[in-house]
Amino acid sequence: MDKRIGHAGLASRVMTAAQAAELIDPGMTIGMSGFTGAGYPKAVPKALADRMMATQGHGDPFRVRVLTGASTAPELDGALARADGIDMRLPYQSDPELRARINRGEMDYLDIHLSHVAQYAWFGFFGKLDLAVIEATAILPDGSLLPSSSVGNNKTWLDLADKVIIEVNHWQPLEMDGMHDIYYGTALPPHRRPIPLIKPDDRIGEPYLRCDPDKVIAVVETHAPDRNSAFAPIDETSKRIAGHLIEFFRHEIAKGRLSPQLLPLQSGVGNIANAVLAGLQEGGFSGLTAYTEVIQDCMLDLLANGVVSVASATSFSLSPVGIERFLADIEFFRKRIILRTQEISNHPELVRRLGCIAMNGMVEADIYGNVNSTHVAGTSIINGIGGSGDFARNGFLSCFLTPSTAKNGAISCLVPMVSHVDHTEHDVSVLVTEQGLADLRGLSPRQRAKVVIEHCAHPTYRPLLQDYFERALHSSRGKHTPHLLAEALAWHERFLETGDMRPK
Ligand code: 0RQ
Repeated sequence: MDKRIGHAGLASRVMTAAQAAELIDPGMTIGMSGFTGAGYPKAVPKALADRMMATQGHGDPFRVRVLTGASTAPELDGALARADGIDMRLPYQSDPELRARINRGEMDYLDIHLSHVAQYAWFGFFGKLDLAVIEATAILPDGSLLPSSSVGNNKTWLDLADKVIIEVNHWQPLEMDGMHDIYYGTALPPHRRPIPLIKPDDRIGEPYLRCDPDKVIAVVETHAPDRNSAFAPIDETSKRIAGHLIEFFRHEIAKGRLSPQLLPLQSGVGNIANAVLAGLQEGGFSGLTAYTEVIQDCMLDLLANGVVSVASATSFSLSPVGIERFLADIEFFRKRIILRTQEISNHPELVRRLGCIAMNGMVEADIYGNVNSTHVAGTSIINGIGGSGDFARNGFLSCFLTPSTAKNGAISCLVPMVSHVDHTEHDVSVLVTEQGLADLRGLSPRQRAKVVIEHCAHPTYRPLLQDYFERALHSSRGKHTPHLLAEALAWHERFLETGDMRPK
């Protein structure tokens, strides 16, 4: 292995993952690195899970509380969930095993805004942080860390934790040196000062994470890739969604409400977000900027051909092909990508001031524009709110995207009333499906219902929504947001009973 541990004292603390896991006690609260499958520790959580299973075999429960940046990977969330080793997990997750346990009520999950996590930890809202387990690309001679492919909450975990375990991952390219911008100017109220970031490419911090060597109890060396999930090929539905949104941007430019460079783009996770970015590429745009959370494959293309000049984020989320692309041209990308802490990448005040255009996926929206990003039928979580709320409430435009139906048409993603609310009608300006785009700005609830039904609903469900709305207009006691309360969630109930929202 190449020499990546420049600090002599820390070089003497190198051990195996199993030895490091022996230093972790049941009941600990642990802050781990990791954001959308990048930069998470790859060896210690797995070794901890093995240890948990061994002790549980003897009848001793061994669980810890796990705080991260966002979603991680099977080696972390999956392994610990399988070992029944997580007492409480926050924030965003996307692991199937973890999701199943959460939805069976076997563990607690706190789904909170990504921008809130670091400050809540500083406020003491999560109790004491016992340990940080952080992946780094290298340890520098002064003990500071060259971050890896995500920054997330690593600064906060390193600052707050009593003890630290560092995984030095030799797979992470040393050439990332200079891409990170770690801001150390945050403070607690009432001593906070304005954050001096004016443009998406401003650098306001330091390239390395500070780390007190005296707190480091173990260093583990790994050589393992990030999760690097492949993207599905962009399908026709996603293309049509992207097309409607891009046509809307052109309309806004023509109206003089947006410049040809738009405003800093934020795009969420998943294939539709990727399709929208691809659509921008074909749309003849140039000189755009991104102030977002994750760098996906399509963002590399946009940077490479100058459609986007600079992208600020907190993490990568690349496919294996995307990784190769990034590594092949890392010198180029290093000058154009900045990775920040997630309290800065998702900071509500910065999102508001920069005027971000927020584009996020959703599970369902209702006719009045309330959006559910997280739950199936009101009770089962899918992933979590992630950063969508940070950007949706504060963005210049807040766009939510989804196919009009799910599960081969058995579910309408436009419903009379959402079964769970993540983004209220006040935070949503644009809804887009493959059917069309509903511009909700400046409309009252009744006006919104008309455009949502007309522009976004699938033809199968459009008359059903129209019928509900008309009967609600007639019979609802209050006429501001007309509803038939006994019937508002009947579509979800029908789906749970028959597997289909369509009436027989
Ligand atoms: O389930 O895979 O079992 O078929 O939900 O749906 O259409 O594949 O869409 O991958 O874009 O995810 C909202 C989950 C959309 C995502 C969500 C089912 C559907 C499928 C996924 P299957 P698709 P996507 C930045 C911003 C919150 C966090 C966020 C998300 C599965 O965008 O997690 O925005 N957002 N973060 O079949 C029941 C419905 C459904 C439904 C879809 N109405 N009812 N199931 N599905 N609609 C990033 C971060 O913050 C880190």
